[in-house]
Order: sequence, then C-alpha cells, then structure tokens
Amino acid sequence: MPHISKSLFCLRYTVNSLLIICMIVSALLISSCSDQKQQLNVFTWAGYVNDEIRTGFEKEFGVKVVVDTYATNEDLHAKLSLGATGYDIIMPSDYMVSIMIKSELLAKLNQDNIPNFESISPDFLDKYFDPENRYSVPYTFGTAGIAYDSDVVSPAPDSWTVLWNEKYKNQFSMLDDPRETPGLALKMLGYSLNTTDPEELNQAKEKLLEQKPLVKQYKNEAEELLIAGDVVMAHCWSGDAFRAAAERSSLRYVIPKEGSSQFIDNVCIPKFAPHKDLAEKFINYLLRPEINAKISAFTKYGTCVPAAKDHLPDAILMHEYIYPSEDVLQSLEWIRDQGDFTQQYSRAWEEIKAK
Ligand code: SPD
Repeated sequence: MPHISKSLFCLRYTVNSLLIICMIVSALLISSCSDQKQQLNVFTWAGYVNDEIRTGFEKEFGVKVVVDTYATNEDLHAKLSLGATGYDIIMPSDYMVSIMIKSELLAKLNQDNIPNFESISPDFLDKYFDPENRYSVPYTFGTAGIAYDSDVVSPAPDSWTVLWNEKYKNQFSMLDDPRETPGLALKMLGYSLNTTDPEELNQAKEKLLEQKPLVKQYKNEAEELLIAGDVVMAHCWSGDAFRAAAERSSLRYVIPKEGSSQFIDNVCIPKFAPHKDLAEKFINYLLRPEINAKISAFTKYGTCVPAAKDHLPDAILMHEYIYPSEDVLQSLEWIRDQGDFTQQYSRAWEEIKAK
C-alpha cells in the first residue's frame, strides 16, 4: 500500500510538472509570436493620425503601429538626411516632397498595391512637386491664418498687422517655421512668399525682428495654447484653429486680406523604410472613403477623396475654415521648393530665433 501511494504521488508530481512546463512553453511561444508582429513606424505631424485610425489598422492587419511626430517639414528632412532609417510612413508638405525627391529620400510607390489611389480627386494629383504622383499620395489640405478669441480681440482682425499691435504684447503665438513665418511677413509687405530676392527676404526678417519682443511663443501646435486661453491669437494652420474652436466657442479663424499660404500634406514612404509592403497597405487603408472621412473629421483639414464626403457632416463639408471663398483662394500661394535659395530662408529664420 505505501508503495502504491508513493508511486501515485510520483505520478501526480510528474503530471503537474509537465503541465507547468507546457504552460511556460506556451507563454513563451505566445510572447515570441507577439514580438514578431510587424511594426509600422509612422512619422507625422501632431494630431494627424488618431488612435481610432491607428488601432483600426492594427486590428485588421494584425500589426502594431507606432506614431512619432515632428513639428516642421525641415525637422523631418533633417532627421531623414541624418540617416534615420526606421520610419515606414512620413507626411511631408508639397514643397518638401519636391526637396525629398531631389535628395533621393523617398521610395517609389507601387500603385498596384494602392488600388484606392483611384478614389483621389484629380484636383490633388499631378502637382508640380510630384508630377505623376510616383512618390506621394495627398493626405489633407489647409491654409495658414490667424486664430483669435473673439471675446478679447476687437475689432476682428483682417490683416497680419494685428500681430504687430503692442496691445497684444505677450498674448499671441507665431508658427515656428522657416517658410511659413517669413512667408507671412513677406505677404504683409506685399511680396510673394516664394520670393528669391534677398532684399525682400531681408525686409521680412527685419519685420519679424521688430515683432519678436511682442511674441509670447513660437510654436506650431497652437491648439492647446488657444484652448487653455494662454494666448488670445495664434498664427497657425486652419485645421488646428478649427479643432481649437470646437473646444472653445469664442475662437475664430481668419485668412488676412494680404493673403497667405495653402498646402497639401502627403503620405510618402522613405527610401529605406523597413516595411514598404505594409506601408503601401496603410496608404491604401487611409484612402478608403470611410477612413478618409474619419481623418478629415478628426484633423479638421480637407479630404482629397470625394467619396469620403458621403460620410462627413455638413458642419465640416461646408465650413469656410476648410473651404475658403473664391476671393480668399485667389490670395493664397503654395510654398514652393526654391532650390538653393531655400537655405536663405532657413538662415534668416535662424537669425530671427537667435536674437
Ligand atoms: N497639426 C497638423 C499640422 C499640419 C500642418 N501641415 C503643415 C503645412 C506646412 N506648410
């Protein structure tokens, strides 16, 4: 009897040990499988890819999406030029697509892998910066202007000169951008924001230096500042102003009468992207009308996919912050790739920031 019970004890011990070993092995297998999940690394503007879009793609394709952000086209360009090779998706604006194509930083897209490319409006295709869209797919479009708190800023501004008014000293922010900010000063002076005349650029620089003591902050993500009431005006992008106005109802957005910039931000794949196939699947996913509508509703920038409009409320579709009047449109310029002269914009901007 004692002999039998000893054997039973040994058997139970062995079974238990085997069970524990099995559990450990399966846990290790599961974790190693999930470690092997492909990871899509997205490098984009703040507020451009929200959790719903990210997790929707993760669930459907069984992958992980990691989103990292940059504040300017020039930061993106610098990072890639310095050898950052981990990104699969980036979102440069128009002129930066042109610069990056020339610098051989972008991968050619295989349009066979992006069938939803067909859904893009021709209005946003074949632009000067990528004539056959070999490297870029339009994502959103917008403008730069002034967001202001209508309870405080009176009369309602209609000119860039309000950003030089001593009355608002320390109460407004400016974009921290080597093309947009000198571009604003150039427009105010009556010049093109694409000037290649060093004298005109110098005048714009002097204007911005004169303004500097009044500026509370140079910042591209002005939304939070506006919502919190930390500033009563911000030189900012239309979607960011629109999003802030959705949170604080006294906020308004205006494109000053002297004119401003407009842009198309684009989805591209860096030349050395580790997961190019997955990146093309992601681009195709972004172009689905219902997903593209969610992007427009969230970012509050315009959609380049006409069928997405069927999924958007009138409050977005008809909004002048996204669709300015014909008169206003006439006053807008695209920021252009000005070749070697681009360095002069960067130098002028560095000098302004350094003083
Ligand atoms: N929060 C998103 C901001 C996107 C701005 N696009 C930049 C345009 C630069 N000309």
